[in-house]
Amino acid sequence: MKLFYSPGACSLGIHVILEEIGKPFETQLVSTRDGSNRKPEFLAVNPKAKVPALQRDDGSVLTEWPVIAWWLAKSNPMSGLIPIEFEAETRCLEWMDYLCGTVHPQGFTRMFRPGNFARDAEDEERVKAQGKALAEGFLELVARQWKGGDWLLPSGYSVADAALFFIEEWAVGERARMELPPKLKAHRAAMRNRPAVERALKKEGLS
Ligand SMILES: N[C@@H](CCC(=O)N[C@@H](CS)C(=O)NCC(=O)O)C(=O)O
Repeated sequence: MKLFYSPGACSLGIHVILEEIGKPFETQLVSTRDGSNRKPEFLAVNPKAKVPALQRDDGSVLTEWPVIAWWLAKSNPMSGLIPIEFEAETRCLEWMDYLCGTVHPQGFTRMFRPGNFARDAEDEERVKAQGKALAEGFLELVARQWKGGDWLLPSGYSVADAALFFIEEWAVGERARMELPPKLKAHRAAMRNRPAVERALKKEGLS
């Protein structure tokens, strides 16, 4: 299995999940900062030009964060990374979809890639501010809707926590400089205490 990742990108969450599972896997750096994701070598792997992409042992490639996470968790049931009970699994998918399908692309992508949304260069500051305001609202919602204890789901640690983690890292990072709601601040600290998270951060040069 091989994970195509860019340091600190949303692929960090999938990296965490692979470390949690603990089976051997390879990593292939594809920097989105220098545009390596748009080179023909990577487009041959993922024509969408996005990380994460996961090449499985049969050579086939999975894309889309929630799907990769779901597939990894379901194909490694002993790792306990997704609830077994149907309603709890549904809620896990619901959170992953919100984090990866709303919080990431509508909030943080506006801050990190304003050019994708702005009318022209002058409009970029407005787009960044809009992204930050949206992201703050999204994270407040996560905190308000929190039903778990230390982890996002009441059923315990799951792949949804890895999705929240990469968002939290972005929120406190240089490019966003946001204050996390207390619940998420505690969650980020708990995540950073997990050996699998420490390993993933170290391997990506982020710890
Ligand atoms: N819908 C995709 C989005 C993945 C995505 O946007 N990845 C970003 C990194 S966080 C990326 O590869 N960006 C490169 C680009 O847009 O040029 C998913 O959920 O996996």
